[in-house]
Amino acid sequence: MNAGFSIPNFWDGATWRAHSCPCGDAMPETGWHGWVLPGLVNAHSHAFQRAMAGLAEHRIASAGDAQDSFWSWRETMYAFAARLDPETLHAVAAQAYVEMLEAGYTQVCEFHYLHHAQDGKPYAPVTAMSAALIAAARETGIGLTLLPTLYMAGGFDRRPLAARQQRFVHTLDAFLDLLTELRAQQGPGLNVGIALHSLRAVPPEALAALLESGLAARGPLHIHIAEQTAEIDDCLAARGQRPVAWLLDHAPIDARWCLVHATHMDTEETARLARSGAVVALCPSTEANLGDGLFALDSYLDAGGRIAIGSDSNISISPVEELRWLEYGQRLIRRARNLAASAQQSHTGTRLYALALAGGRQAAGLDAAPQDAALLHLDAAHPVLAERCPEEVLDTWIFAGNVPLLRDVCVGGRHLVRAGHHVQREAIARRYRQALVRLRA
Ligand code: NGQ
Ligand code: ZN
Repeated sequence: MNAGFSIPNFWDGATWRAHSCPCGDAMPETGWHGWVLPGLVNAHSHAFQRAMAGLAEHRIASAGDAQDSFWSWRETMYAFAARLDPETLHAVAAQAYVEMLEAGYTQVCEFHYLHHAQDGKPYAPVTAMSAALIAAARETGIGLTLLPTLYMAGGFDRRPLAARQQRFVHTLDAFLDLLTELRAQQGPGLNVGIALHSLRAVPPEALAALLESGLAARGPLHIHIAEQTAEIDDCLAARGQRPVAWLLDHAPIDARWCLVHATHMDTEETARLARSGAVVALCPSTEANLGDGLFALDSYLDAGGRIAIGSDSNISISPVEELRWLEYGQRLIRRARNLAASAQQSHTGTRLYALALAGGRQAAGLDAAPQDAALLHLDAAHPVLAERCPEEVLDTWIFAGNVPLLRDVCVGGRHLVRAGHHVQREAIARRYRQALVRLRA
């Protein structure tokens, strides 16, 4: 396993008190009587979509039409995206990041493609929307891996972009300029990688030119891939190969890369990708919500594949739910249990956590060992955690933790969540509600 995390890195309250938290706030008087573990990475988020969570859960296809689908959801999402500006994006992202921290994500990979103004013209400065995300991360204290996203085409057939996609588009040169500007802002709490929206949206020659540009020498490099069967069909028709196979043959896929979803792979693609050293970002709550399909988890893990988890559309913000449904999807389809467990780690929750931690850190461009003081403190006094040994704590949190067991979160020396609440929860929620008034007007 590629994990920099194992049970000894997971401390009980007594051991924890022997460590000092960089925030200097170990609260010895009340005692962090509980379990302390490294914070998780949310490897895939579109923060703005948090504000439309729940607004696409009604049927829009009329009788006789095709059913509601990923593609009809996308129309609803585009209509919502069309309304955002830097100010509302900042308010929505900050709310999403507060919820992420309260749920146990201490770092987020933001797959950011909503670059331009409503009319498709660049903002002045061109980084205005990126700056809104950076400000939201700084304000809330979550670590940010910003992934400015290249989006150039409307499909494999290079159909022109729809009016609603004009906010996403760059020429390669303009994109490289944006990337250069954002990279100059990197520092503690901000890492800047690259995303390619999808094989649909980035023509082969642009992919090749980007990879040759030098700016891609350093990762992380993320791409949406093989999420819907229509993409498999279109890729086969246009390029004669399935998407993951095509990517493996046309780009040097290695540990810099994070393939988001990779839902639909054949056995050869699964084995090749597992060997590549890349991470797959799995987003089970969104993949279920959008009707994507189920990832072949056990064969991929058996082949040594690396995984991370992501909240993607932010229909749900909960690493516990992502990890639980990652396993439950497999149980339902295989009619068996503990499918993510292994010979070395028989505890399913513990193994899932360790995998998601190591893969998430890789996808976020962080060092393997979680030494950066992004820590979670679980409430050992809660009855749900009574009489649990360390391995059982994670199994219990992931499979039985529907109540808030997370009490404290510290990131980079800031004590951000206390007694389950982010320190700025109220102010950020108030501004979010005001933004929603404008977004839904
Ligand atoms: C996105 N989301 O970019 O937000 C996409 C939908 C697309 C997911 N794939 C748009 N979950 O794929 O074209
Ligand atoms: Zn996505």
